[in-house]
Amino acid sequence: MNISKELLICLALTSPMIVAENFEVKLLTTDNKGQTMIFEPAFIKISKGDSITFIPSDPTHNAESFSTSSDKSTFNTPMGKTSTITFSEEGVVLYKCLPHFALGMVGVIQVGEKINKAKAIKDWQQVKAGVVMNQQRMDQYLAQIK
Ligand SMILES: [Cu+2]
Repeated sequence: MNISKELLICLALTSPMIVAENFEVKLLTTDNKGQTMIFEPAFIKISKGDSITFIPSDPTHNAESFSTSSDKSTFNTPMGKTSTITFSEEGVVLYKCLPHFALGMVGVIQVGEKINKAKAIKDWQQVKAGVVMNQQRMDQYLAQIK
């Protein structure tokens, strides 16, 4: 085999590169277990630079952050519209569906390292009184942060 030195150098430089991935989160009125007003998956761990496409099952859902590691990580998707958000800052993001926050429609995105986990928990403690149903969901999601 006759591989040029240039090609070998090129392969060595490109092969360790990590390609950003896209993930999907569904915004559901009812999931297949009968749970209502829920994100699926509601906890997701991604890498810095990855994106998430939020897919509402109907026009009543959106996804908007309420706790982030920096202002650069805040997002707010339009109601009922499939939207893709790229996460370029490390840390934990807590988010909600605005119309269904009180029903426990909340989610957690861990982007790389959990640098702001303590702040995320504190932010949740400050708003959790506004959640009247399925409040324990968030505790389950926060417990998955590793
Ligand atoms: Cu909703």
